[in-house]
Amino acid sequence: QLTLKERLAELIPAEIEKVKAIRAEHGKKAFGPVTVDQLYGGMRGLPALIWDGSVLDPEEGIRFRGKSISECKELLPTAPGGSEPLPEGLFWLLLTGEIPSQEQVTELSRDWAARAEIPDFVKEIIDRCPPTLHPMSQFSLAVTALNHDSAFAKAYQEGVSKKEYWGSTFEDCMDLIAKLPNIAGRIFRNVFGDGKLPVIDPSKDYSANLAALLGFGDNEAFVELLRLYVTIHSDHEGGNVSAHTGKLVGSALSDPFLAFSASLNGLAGPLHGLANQEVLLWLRKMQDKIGENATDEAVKEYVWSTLKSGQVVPGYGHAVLRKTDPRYTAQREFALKHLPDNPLFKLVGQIYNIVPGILLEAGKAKNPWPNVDAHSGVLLTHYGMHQMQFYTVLFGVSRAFGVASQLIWDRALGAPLERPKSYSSEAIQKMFKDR
Ligand code: CMX
Repeated sequence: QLTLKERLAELIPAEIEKVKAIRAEHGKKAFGPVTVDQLYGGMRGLPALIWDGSVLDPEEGIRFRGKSISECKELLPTAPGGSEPLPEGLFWLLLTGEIPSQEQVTELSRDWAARAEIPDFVKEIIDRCPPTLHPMSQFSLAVTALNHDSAFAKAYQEGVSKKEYWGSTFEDCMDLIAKLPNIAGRIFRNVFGDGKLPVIDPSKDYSANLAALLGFGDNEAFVELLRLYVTIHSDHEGGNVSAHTGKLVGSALSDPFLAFSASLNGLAGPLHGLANQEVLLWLRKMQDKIGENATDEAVKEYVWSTLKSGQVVPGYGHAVLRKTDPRYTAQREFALKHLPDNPLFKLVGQIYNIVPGILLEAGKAKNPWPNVDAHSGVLLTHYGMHQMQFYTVLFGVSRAFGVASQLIWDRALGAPLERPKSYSSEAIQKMFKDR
C-alpha cells in the first residue's frame, strides 16, 4: 500500500501535463464580461482561481473531488464501530481524488499522532496569552509561530529547485494538521479549564485524539460528531475568505504555517467562521428574551427585531449557495439520530421554518436558507461544550485540511504569485466616460 506522499508523487507528473494541455487548448478563451459591480461587490461570481479539492454548486452545495457529503459518508473509511467518515480519508480524497483504504487511513492517523507534539516555545506563547484574548487570536499566533520549524522555508533558504517545492510543503502541511489538536486543546484548557492536557494516543484516530485533548475523549458520540464536523468543514472551494487567503499568502511562497495563520484570521470574522459562535449567542439571547418553548409568533418578532436593529441573522444566507447548505443538513441528520429531543435543536428546527420567509419578505438577502454555522453550535453544546468563543477554533482545525491540500498542489503545479489588477473609482469613471 502506498503512502499518501508516494501516491501524490505518482499523480503529480500527469497533473502537470493535464494543466499544460488545458492551457494550450483553452488558455485564451474568456469566461465572459467582468462588470464594474463585481469590482465593487466583493468579486461575487468572478472566475479568478483554480481550486481542485472541492467545487461549490449554488443549488446542490459542496462536492469534494466530485463527491457529495452523502457520498463521502458512504464511501470514506470509518472508525471501528463508528459510522461517520474519518477526516483522514477526506484529506486523502482532497489531495488525490481517490478513496483510500482502511489501512492507508490508519497509517495517516499514526503519522499525524507521531507529528503532533508542539515545540516548547509555542506552548509558552499560548500559556502567556491572557484568557481574555479570543481563542482564534491565540490559535493564529501559535500557528504563525510554527513557521520556526518550516521544512519549506528551510529548503527555500538552501536553494531548493522549484520542482521540489511540493515535497517540503507536503511535510509542513502534514505537521500543521498534526499539531492543530495540541494547539486547540491547549487553548481550550488554558482559557476554560485547569491548563492540564493528556498526551496524544498513537493508536487513536485524529478526531478521537482531538476530543481527548478537549476533555471529551470518553464520549464516543462526541468523537463521532468531531469526525463528521472536521470532514464537512474542511473545504468549500477556493473563493471563501479563509481558503482564498491561504492560497493568496501561499502564492508569495510564504510557508504553510504563515499561509494558514492568515486563513485563520479571515475565518475569525463574524461574516465567515465566527458565525458559529454568533449563532449560539443569538439563540441564547433569544431564549433569554422570549423564553424556551416560545411560540412561532414570538420567534418571528425576535427575528424581525434583529433585522430592524440593523444586524444580520447569523447562520443564514451565503455568498454562493442558494439552497439549504448540505453541511447544515448533515448536522441535522446527526442531531435527529443522537439528540432528537434537545430543546435547542428543536428551536433550530423552529427557526428553519421561520427565518427564510422573513428574509424573503425583508427582500435583501439573495439566499434566505441556513448555512453550516446555523447548526454546529447546538451539537457541540449538547455534549457539554458550552464555550462558544471556542467554536471557530474547531472550524479552523478542519479548514486546514482544505487549505493544506491546495497549497501542496499549488507548489506541485508551480502556481504563480497572485496579483490581480485593482482600479481606483476615478480610473473607472474615466474608463467609461463616453461609454
Ligand atoms: N441576515 C440579514 N441580512 C442578510 C443576511 C442575513 N442572514 N444575509 C444577507 N443579508 C443582507 C446582506 O447583509 C446585504 O445587505 P446590504 O445590501 O445592506 O449590504 C444583502 O442581504 C445582500 O447580501 P447577499 O448578496 O445575499 O449576501 P452576501 O454574499 O453579501 O453575504 C453572507 C453573504 C454570508 C456574509 C451573509 O448572508 C451574512 O451576513 N449572513 C450571516 C452571517 C453568516 O451566517 N455567515 C456565515 C457564512 C458561512 C461561513 O462562511 O461560515
